[in-house]
Amino acid sequence: MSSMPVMSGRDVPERITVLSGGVGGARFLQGLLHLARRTGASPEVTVVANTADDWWLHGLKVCPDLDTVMYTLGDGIDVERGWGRRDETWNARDEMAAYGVGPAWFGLGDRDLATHLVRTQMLDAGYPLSAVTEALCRRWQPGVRLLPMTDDRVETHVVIDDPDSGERRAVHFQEYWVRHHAEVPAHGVVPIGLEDSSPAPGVLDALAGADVVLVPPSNPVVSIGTILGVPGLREALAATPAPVVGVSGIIGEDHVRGMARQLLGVVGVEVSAAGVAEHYGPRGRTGSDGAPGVLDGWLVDTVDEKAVERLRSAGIAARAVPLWMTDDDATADLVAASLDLAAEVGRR
Ligand code: FO1
Repeated sequence: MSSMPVMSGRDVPERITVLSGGVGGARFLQGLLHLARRTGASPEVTVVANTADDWWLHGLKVCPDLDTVMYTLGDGIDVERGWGRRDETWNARDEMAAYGVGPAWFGLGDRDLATHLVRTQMLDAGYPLSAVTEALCRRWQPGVRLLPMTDDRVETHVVIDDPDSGERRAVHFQEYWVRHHAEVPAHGVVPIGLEDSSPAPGVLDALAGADVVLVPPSNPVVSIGTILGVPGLREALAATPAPVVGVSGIIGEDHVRGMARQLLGVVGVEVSAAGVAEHYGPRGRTGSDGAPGVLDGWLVDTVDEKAVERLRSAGIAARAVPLWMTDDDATADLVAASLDLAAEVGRR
């Protein structure tokens, strides 16, 4: 048995707010719900999800991070991909390709298409993304309240050296990641519309009214970093009475999956568990980009034990625990460790 504190139901806080990107955040949330079942607790969990990966494709609004959380917690996800629907078919995409209409490199599955059709139909009818997400979740029953970070349009673009033309240009994040696998030189991350966006209904209350706020190992640049960039959001995190505890997505000198290593390099943040925590910044001080710090606590993997002392002197309580989310029990242990650290810093 791992050395993790096994929480009893009374130790799991009542109101838990979780910021989330895509796969890493969804896996972490699965562990949180597993911990609740394991301890007989019934916390009220609110998820504030990144929406800047969203992409208008064939006139449809695709929301990867919202859908990954919704499908994962609603048990409709394709588990090994971590995105899209299980038992998927690709007829519509193949028919589009037969017409010579791409992009062939982006997998829009037939079942997944229904989600984008319903979402786009509701958006066209005038419903905000938050209301659309609530409606879609009535089918999937994810067991959490799923909120987009904003109802406004925000899209992350990445400035790359185009491998075909050699010219420098901005492409949508999906093209950088799915077409180019983040393997082309990148020179900038541009969250278009972010500075004009505002928190979606319920987001600020979910931060102010939480007993604990958790920051899972989602991408610190294009997921968590983007959420923190919604005007008013960092200030709400800096001001909440709830302890804010995060989990490193960097183990050793590399990300667990995705493209955090590449993007941290682009924005000039050290690719390490300590570097990411210092980038978010300790509460009461400023982070590496001069914005108000948001963290009270940070979990690093056991291989990064040396980061604990460095973070403590930076004003962030840290612990080294196993971070690999290999199965629901391992992830539940990780969540228990984050809640335990939150309880410790919350008493300060
Ligand atoms: N990721 C891929 O690596 N390849 C794909 O073809 C792909 C299609 C796709 C379709 C819908 C959707 O919601 C997500 C999809 N993703 C795909 C994942 C997506 O790029 C990432 O999940 C997020 O943008 C990053 O978290």
